[in-house]
Amino acid sequence: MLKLYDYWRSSAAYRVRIGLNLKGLAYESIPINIAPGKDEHLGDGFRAKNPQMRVPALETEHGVLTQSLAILDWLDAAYPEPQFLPADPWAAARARAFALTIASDIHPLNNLAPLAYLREKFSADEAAIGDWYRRWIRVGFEALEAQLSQRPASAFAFGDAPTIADICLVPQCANARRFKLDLGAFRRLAALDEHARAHPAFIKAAPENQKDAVK
Ligand SMILES: N[C@@H](CCC(=O)N[C@@H](CS)C(=O)NCC(=O)O)C(=O)O
Repeated sequence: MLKLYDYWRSSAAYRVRIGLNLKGLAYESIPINIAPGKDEHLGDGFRAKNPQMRVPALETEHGVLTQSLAILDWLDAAYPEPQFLPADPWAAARARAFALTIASDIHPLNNLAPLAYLREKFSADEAAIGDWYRRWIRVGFEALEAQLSQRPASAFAFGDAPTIADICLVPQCANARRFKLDLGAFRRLAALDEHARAHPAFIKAAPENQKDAVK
């Protein structure tokens, strides 16, 4: 069975949980507590699985695969239904661009390691950290909202079915809510997020529904 090295609050792991659920795949979630002070991802056991010491990592019959978008690509190739990209090549490229705005531009700036570095090297207090965190989501979401406004509204970001865009958007919106970013300015994004969160695959993947969730 597939094993997902996971953490309930990790938005990158959340993407993979959604993907696994959309494909209808059974998997074992192995929680790795990456919370500051717990730092299970830095231990030798997990480092042997993922030398990058980050979640998610998916253990498969072929070995361990890291990087949420690579994992989603592999799932799409290995388990073709339903596809995470629209069939039309142009729409597929745009869905990928949407996902990359989140996964490559927003998320890395707000990860635990850079935030820890801001605290340690630049004496950033929690107010400054919150400001930093919200800033990079806001900048990325402004671009995505502007791109969406050029297209007719749809139930999911690229049509009637979830794609990689929704898979990345919903976890990023969860981060935004956690850090008290007002999503009111992002009407289209907020509507997409709300719609996708009602889908069973997204409900099952939600942070609060994970076995390691701290409530
Ligand atoms: N680009 C990676 C990002 C993975 C990642 O950074 N995961 C975070 C949790 S969301 C993590 O493990 N952070 C640990 C750290 O920053 O030390 C992916 O998409 O899988």
